[in-house]
Amino acid sequence: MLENYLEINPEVKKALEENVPVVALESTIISHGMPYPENIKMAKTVENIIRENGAIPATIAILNGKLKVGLNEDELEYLGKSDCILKTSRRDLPFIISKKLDGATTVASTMIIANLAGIKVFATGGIGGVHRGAQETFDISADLTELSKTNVAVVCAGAKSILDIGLTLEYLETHGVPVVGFKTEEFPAFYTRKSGFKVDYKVESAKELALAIKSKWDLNLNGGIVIGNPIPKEFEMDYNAINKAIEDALKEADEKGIKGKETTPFLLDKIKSITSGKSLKSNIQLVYNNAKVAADLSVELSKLYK
Ligand code: PSU
Ligand code: MN
Repeated sequence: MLENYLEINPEVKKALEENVPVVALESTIISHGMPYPENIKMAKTVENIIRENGAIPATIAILNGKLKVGLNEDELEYLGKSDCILKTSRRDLPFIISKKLDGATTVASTMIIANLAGIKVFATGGIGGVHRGAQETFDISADLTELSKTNVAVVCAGAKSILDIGLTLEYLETHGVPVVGFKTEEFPAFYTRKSGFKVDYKVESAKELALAIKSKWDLNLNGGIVIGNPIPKEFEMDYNAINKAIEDALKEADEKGIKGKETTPFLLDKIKSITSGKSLKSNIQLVYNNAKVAADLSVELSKLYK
């Protein structure tokens, strides 16, 4: 039955059958998180980085209602250029599929599709979370509930301070999702290495991480794991400048009445303009940095699952 929905490209399929490490990548970051043409350049480079580090990349998206695992160049170009690609989270999947539409997958839906395909590791930029003011708006990303039930490890650069990082970590704790710092004790805040919040566990290597993940899943402690990998120092943004930009972007979103799934793309675009493109440069570099750690992790996990 799954074959009616899932289209895994031959290279990824073969890798999965032969226990060759595979890393999943999301597509909302391409269609809604970065402008053209930087988005396509980023998408291709990130795939190369994963290959250089011993794993096969599998960018995930929905094209013509099919769940695609592994895209070719034309498909990547299309996702980056077209403005008819719908941002697709868990609740959107049934309709994007049955109406044969094109969808860019968020962290939540990428995890779902990666898991259906048998991919255990996923690299992205930042996860969604509890938005500031969620006490009133209830705006909590479906990424967090997905992390509580779907067995995929997500390597990210933390959560942006467009979110309430403290509440995001509390929510993850309630749902039993481990939050790990990769060579750091502090949960990173995407554009900056520090957020002011501690992680639950610090790991020093991909091997140490793989051992913890395997024990979690061996014991049927279902759900994902968040690996916070800080942006490299040389690409980090100035703490005060980025937080001022975020405050201004949040104020404008509020004045314009931006809500729901539009919120994150709107804020990212505003922050980019306010920082004259500096935030985009940092965003791209932190994704590259996550791809490397995710590839190393998938290599270590594939040894344990032999
Ligand atoms: N953070 C970014 N860039 C992004 C996103 C988050 O820096 O593109 C995207 C991811 O796909 C994430 C989604 O899963 O936004 C969360 O959206 P929402 O808050 O609507 O669930
Ligand atoms: Mn939301």
